[in-house]
Amino acid sequence: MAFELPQLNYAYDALEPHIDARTMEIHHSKHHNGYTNNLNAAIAGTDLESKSIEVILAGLDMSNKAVRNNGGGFYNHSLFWNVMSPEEKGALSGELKSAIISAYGSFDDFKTAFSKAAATQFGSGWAWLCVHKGGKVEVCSTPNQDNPLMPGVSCGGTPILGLDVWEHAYYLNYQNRRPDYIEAFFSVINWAEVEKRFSAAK
Ligand code: MN3
Repeated sequence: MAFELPQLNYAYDALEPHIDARTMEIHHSKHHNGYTNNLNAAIAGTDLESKSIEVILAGLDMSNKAVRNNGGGFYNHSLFWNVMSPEEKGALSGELKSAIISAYGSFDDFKTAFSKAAATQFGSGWAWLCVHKGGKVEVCSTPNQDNPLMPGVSCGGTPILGLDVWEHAYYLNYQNRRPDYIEAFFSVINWAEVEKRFSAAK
């Protein structure tokens, strides 16, 4: 069964002014669609065809560049769209808030750590908030389309929040100002969704 490009839960212009409609449209309909099609081509006729994307990534042969890049790209963007929302999705609360404060001291210190991971990822990649079994959370970053589900990659654990820092994610609106884009991302985080993912994975 082939993977399908997921639909967004909101319109391309819904995240403006933080993320512009043109960037969203190209990012979803061109970039994410490309990863999806290339992933399907890479697994066609192999035993990976019948597996979930999580199982494919967790058992990945890291030398398989086609599945690594396109499977990562498919999964990472699917998560990315879902952890953003145009509506106010509540402040961070509950057990996730406690876990973040336990790991980083305060929300502001977590935000600083996450922003630094995103800003200092050299070239293309992602910043992540991950949860380990037992509920400990950790910030890290990965190059290209790698992600923490893959064997031996970065902090491990289950990613529950991810930020795409490839230039295609922000260049039209922010040009080289990646830190401004990172700051804007914090205005559109869907904390209700992140908490849901935290509860499911901890
Ligand atoms: Mn991208």
